[in-house]
Amino acid sequence: MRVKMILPALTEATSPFFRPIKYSLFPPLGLATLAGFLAEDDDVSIWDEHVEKVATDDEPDLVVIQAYITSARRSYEIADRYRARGVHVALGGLHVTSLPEEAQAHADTVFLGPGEDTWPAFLRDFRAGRPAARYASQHRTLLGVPPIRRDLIKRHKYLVPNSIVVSRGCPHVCDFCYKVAFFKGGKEFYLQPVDSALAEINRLPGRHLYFLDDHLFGSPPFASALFDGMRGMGRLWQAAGTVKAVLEQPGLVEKAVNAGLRSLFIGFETVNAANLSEQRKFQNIGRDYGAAIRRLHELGVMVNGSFVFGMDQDSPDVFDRTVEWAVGQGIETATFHILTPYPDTALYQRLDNENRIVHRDWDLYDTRHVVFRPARLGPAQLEAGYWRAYRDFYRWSSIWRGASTTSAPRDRLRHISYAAGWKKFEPLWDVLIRGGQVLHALPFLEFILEGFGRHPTTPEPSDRRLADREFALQPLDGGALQPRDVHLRDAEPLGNLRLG
Ligand code: B12
Ligand code: SF4
Repeated sequence: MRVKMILPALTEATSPFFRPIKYSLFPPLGLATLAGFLAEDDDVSIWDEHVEKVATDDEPDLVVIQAYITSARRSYEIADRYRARGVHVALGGLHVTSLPEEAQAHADTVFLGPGEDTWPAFLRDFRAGRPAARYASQHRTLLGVPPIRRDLIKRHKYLVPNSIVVSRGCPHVCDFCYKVAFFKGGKEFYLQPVDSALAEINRLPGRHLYFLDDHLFGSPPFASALFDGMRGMGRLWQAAGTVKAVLEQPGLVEKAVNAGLRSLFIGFETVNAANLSEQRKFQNIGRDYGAAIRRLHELGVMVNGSFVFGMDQDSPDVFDRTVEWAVGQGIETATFHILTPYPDTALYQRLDNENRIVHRDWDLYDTRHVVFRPARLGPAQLEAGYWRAYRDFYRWSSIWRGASTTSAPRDRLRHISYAAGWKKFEPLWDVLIRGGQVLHALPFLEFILEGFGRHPTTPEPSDRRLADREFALQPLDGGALQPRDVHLRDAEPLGNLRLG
């Protein structure tokens, strides 16, 4: 069977005027995961429109398309083209799950939720000549999932080809997040057995890893076992964590650091506490953000802080206050977003009920445009403030001031190199990407992450209290550990917008 898998790009990613480094970071893991379920003699290819042109004039037996909200329009366009020639089109992913009726008009089969259960079921039906029009995921497990088909990924086209996901979902329920909508009808947070996660890591060449998990620390027993297993592997890695995980899980961050953690994405979201309860981001309330940052810096971990503008308590001073705070804390990189109500989220429902959604042009639901009526800001003011926040945070003077919060010369240099490397050398990134050479920049990233030399091992306090006190453990089917209750009130991640 000839199967063509496509990750369509949002319009701007294909524009010659938009810096493409952000879109050349991570390969399409979702499709490579699904490809693992195909048979050895199937002829399968994966196409990522963010990094290559995708021809649509061929006639495979099956076309598989993954749609995010920002690429929904393009996904439908490609789907329509293939269907016009009689090719069976399967559409899945986050946006399809949020709006299945909309997607159904452009597909022979739509998939709701994660694909590990529905996709093999569909393949059986398709091969038998009776595919259904819709499959909804219910049975959620990562046990027995075949290895990701990394051989189908064009590694040289990405700066970070070793992205990896060892869990799905998150234990929290923030109003604005895609999570509840995507995982409804089944488990909302589940883990790969530790052994198979370690085996997956072992299969990856080189040193650098980027964990795309929404909340790598979401199950402390799992994270602890994973970090123990990774110790001594010589890896350098980045991930998403939470203020609470940093402050309140004894020994866990030290374990992560000794296993190679060098930069952590943290969803601070807002410096305005009243916003947190409005967005049900309870896990951040009352936490000392500054203490979390200091602790990470002491351990040699850089911080990528994520902030959202436009919540109902935000007034015109929010931009300057946020940037000032972030720079003053010595945060190395920051990601800013305009609050965006993804369909089928609680936030969308609330704004829709209040008649505050102004349009449904999904192309513009990219966290850079205002698509609703903000409470205390004008839409133009919100967009202008968002762009100004980026400019102000990444000014040379801010980078220097942020770096000066540390006294160690090597940490200062690392701060400057990392922040500047990300935002100040866009023409250089363009040249590397267009020349298909972006992977050659990876050793520099590793060198900076490593702090230009070896990193000392950090003492780990005993973490027995952690397991005893907060989490009763039960063996997962495969022998790994899993929290009994997925609604843990522990740390926060932002399962989302890593690099702006
Ligand atoms: C890595 C990542 C990126 C990377 C690369 C994306 C890539 N190559 O896939 C980069 C940096 C480019 C990126 C950019 C953006 N991203 Co992004 N990103 C992610 C992140 C963190 C991980 C994605 C991932 O690899 N997951 C792991 C794999 C295994 O899961 P998966 O891809 O979802 O695939 C599974 C299922 O979806 C399903 N499935 C998917 N397709 C299909 C098809 C079929 C037929 C079937 C059966 C099943 C199926 O099965 C797969 C296996 O379970 C997610 C958060 C998240 N947890 O998903 C956000 C996320 C996808 N991003 C998001 C957004 C908004 C953006 C940006 C607009 C951000 C911005 N401000 O610029 C841009 C533009 C994205 C675009 N191209 O349109 C949102 C999407 C919201 C939505 N409703 O669509 C998310 C969910 C973050 C969030 N919480 O808001 N992103
Ligand atoms: S903590 Fe992050 S991933 Fe979890 S629900 Fe909230 S925003 Fe989503």
